[in-house]
Amino acid sequence: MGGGDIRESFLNELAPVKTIGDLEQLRVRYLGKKGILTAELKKLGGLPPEERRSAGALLNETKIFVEAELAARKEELKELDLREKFASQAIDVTLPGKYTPPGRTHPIIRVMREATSIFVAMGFSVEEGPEVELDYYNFEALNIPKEHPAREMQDTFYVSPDIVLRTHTSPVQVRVMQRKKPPVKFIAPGKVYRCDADISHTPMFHQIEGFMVADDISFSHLKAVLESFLHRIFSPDVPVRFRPSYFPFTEPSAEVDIGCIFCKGTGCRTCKGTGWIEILGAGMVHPHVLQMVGYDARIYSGFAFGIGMERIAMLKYSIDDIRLFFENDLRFLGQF
Ligand code: 2NM
Repeated sequence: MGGGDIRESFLNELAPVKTIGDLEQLRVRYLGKKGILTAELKKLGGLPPEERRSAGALLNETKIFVEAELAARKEELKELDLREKFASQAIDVTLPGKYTPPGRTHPIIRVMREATSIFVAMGFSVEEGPEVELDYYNFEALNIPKEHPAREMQDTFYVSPDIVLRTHTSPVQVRVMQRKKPPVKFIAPGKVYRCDADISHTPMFHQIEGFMVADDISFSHLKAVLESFLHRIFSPDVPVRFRPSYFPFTEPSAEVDIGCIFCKGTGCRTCKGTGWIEILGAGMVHPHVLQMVGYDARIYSGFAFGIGMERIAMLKYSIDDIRLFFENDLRFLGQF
């Protein structure tokens, strides 16, 4: 085959080449060790000298031509490849983004923060403690010995015979008293646990307990603090009343009611016709509780109280089933 024929057949084969892979095959077919051009170049040695010169020049020219064509097509194909890649991987930055709704504060946490800030404004500091608690701090140090009937009042989750999920935040008070001398004045907000579940009870709920011990703290201080709190969290004109009650850790003890905020005291379903709603428990810290942590009960006295946050939230937002707070239905939670 002469140089001109090779050039023509090469161009014919080059025309349909669409990929770098095919192009490489074509290169091998012409320029490889056993390629068409290589074979022709090898044959030159067998030609008579006068023909060798011109045939050699033509073949070399053809070789340079083929190499140049291959290189040019390789660049074209690379460019084409890149353009295809850009097209298939293109990102349309003008498309609308995916909407991620913002999170919001859970109604219980909102009420807890609001209540906390009311007490902080009255000069209470904030203390915390463990939710998995020693039986000693949850019961024993609070004047509730083993076999005391009060232990049956609270359905306790036991982790082991000596360790419980705290049934109230009162163990925080004991821990703080062990650490600090009077005067002390703080609240203990947090999660508490009782084995109980119906429309007004969940196994976990939130509580704020308040605690103040100094010399000469009386029941009137307790009344002032709680009346102020209830007037701020509900309304300045809501009636408040104290009824005698019993807790092992306080003496005297009281339950505190507010005038029903739904019927204004005339009697309805929520207040069971009484016109009053029980809202919290309180009392003067039992001298035995003070003595257990080494406070001198002849010098010091104080009050304590406990408030359930779910109950406050249910009344504030007119919610009749406590379980709504824990179902995480966004249609419910989105309303606060
Ligand atoms: C309540 C009701 C009455 C209370 C008592 C104490 C402590 F540590 F002083 F003994 N802390 N909290 C208390 C008193 C809690 O919750 C309904």
